[in-house]
Amino acid sequence: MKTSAIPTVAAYIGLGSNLASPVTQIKAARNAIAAIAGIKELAFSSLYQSLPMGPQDQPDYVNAVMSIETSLSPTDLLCCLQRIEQAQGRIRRGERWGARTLDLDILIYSGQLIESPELTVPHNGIAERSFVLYPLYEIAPQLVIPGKGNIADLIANCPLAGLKRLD
Ligand code: A4P
Ligand code: MG
Repeated sequence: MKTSAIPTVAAYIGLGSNLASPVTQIKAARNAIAAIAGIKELAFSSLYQSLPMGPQDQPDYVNAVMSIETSLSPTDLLCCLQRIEQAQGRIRRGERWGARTLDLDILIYSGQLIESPELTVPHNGIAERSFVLYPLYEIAPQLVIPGKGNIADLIANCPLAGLKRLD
């Protein structure tokens, strides 16, 4: 009997943490994401240390980007990522851009442009944030970000702003 493959798309996830051992948080999140049924890891960037965007009275962040192949819809993917944030002790205090154990953002989902109350894809700020663009460029140097353009062109206009690659 012929089996029909479940259609999959490529997506990119941004990972960030600045509380409770950020490097450990990011590594645990990577494993948790890769373990979800309907997700296969394709690539994972280096870890980067970055200065906080937003309130400055918080620790530096560790950021990374993961590319995946997935059969999950955008909303199902968001739901799975939010479950992992909760499991890793994310507390939402209502402060915009406040410190967090773990933040998982859907940066890109296939070639789609999504604008709904719960989801904006590509993620807001993707084209200007060094802690997103540089790790993304590391794993996908040819990428065209839907609605934004070539990653190489975006990087050329994006200062490092204190971003450092960790070994
Ligand atoms: N949401 C909409 N679009 C998306 C998407 N593409 N991916 C909604 C994930 N979530 C998305 O998110 C608030 C709501 O955004 C969610 O309920 C979801 O429905 P949140 O995680 O509760 O809050 P947040 O992350 O504080 O809000 P926001 O505005 O998404 O912040 P960002 O843009 O994620 O920025 N500095 C450094 N150096 N590194 C960082 O990683 N991150 C932030 C947070 C601030 N400063 C940082 C960093
Ligand atoms: Mg977020």
